[in-house]
Amino acid sequence: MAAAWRSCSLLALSGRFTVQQKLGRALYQSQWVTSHRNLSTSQIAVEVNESTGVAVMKMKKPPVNSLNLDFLTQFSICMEKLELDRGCRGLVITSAIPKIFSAGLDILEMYGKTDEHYAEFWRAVQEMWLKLYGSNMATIAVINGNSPAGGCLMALSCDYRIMTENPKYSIGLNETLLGIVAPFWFRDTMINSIGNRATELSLQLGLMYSAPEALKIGLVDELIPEDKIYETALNTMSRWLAVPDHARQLSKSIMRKATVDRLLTHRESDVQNFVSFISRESIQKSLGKYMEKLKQRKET
Ligand code: CO8
Repeated sequence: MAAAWRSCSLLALSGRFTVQQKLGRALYQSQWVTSHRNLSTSQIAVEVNESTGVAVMKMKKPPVNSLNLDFLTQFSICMEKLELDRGCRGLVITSAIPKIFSAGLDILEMYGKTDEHYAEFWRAVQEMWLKLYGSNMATIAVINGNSPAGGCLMALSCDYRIMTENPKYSIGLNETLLGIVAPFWFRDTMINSIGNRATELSLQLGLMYSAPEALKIGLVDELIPEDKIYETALNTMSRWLAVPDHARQLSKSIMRKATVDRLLTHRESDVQNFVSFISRESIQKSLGKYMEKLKQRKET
């Protein structure tokens, strides 16, 4: 195909193009320009645009894109494939589910299970964060709906955040409202975006910010109307990809390495802390009550 196109180009240079050849060239060009590679899994749609080098990842786990073990595993596998793909330089992460970016960690994975299960789940959460926060790709979160807790962590782990301009959508680390505590690397990720004082208030009070409030404190970088959000994300991505990869990647690494290394150094103790915390009777009770509240809210 490439050889055919080269010979077409030579014909064009010699000015001997027929209408059919021109048509063929236009079709070939448009097919080449929009050629996509599909790396989707059952819960995550991933398409890499080969001409722009940008992958779009859409989370599609109804009803609320909660991050359970299966989803987290699929996510890490997708990230690994994209990271190894030399043609892929940028990643846009968004949701295929209306009004929800992600409901955060799946509470059912933290409730009524064995210690072994909690440990396996927590390692998968760590892996998701390590892969996203430490990615070599330029990453943009398109937050097109509510994004509590783990959903907020996912967005914060990207390089840039664009949220739908809709005050009904909110984002934040609300863990304390569930009676649980965000671990140090959730905290560090937030501090690195909005600073120490705002993080202290956020974490202690479990604050959820409406889209305009999130913009005000720098939790997101831009608010864009829903119908323009992808176009904006792709335009923004082209600005990020205009920077030479090695310089952008090294700058990112200089900013994030200490935060990543802290988890890598304490990874196993972080798992043990999670297991002993989450399996406490009092914490299990809190989670049970929280889930009950979610259900009642739905019924009223
Ligand atoms: N996990 C599991 N199920 C969930 C979750 C979740 N995070 N969120 C919602 N669901 C379930 C609901 O229970 C409901 O189930 P069902 O249909 O069986 O009744 C279904 O999803 C749909 O939920 P809603 O009817 O509430 O859907 P809405 O569209 O009205 O609202 C929201 C969507 C805004 C996302 C809302 O569901 C919500 O606020 N959910 C709770 C989100 C939340 O608090 N997440 C925190 C998870 S904890 C976390 O991510 C970090 C933990 C750090 C661990 C530290 C430990 C030491």
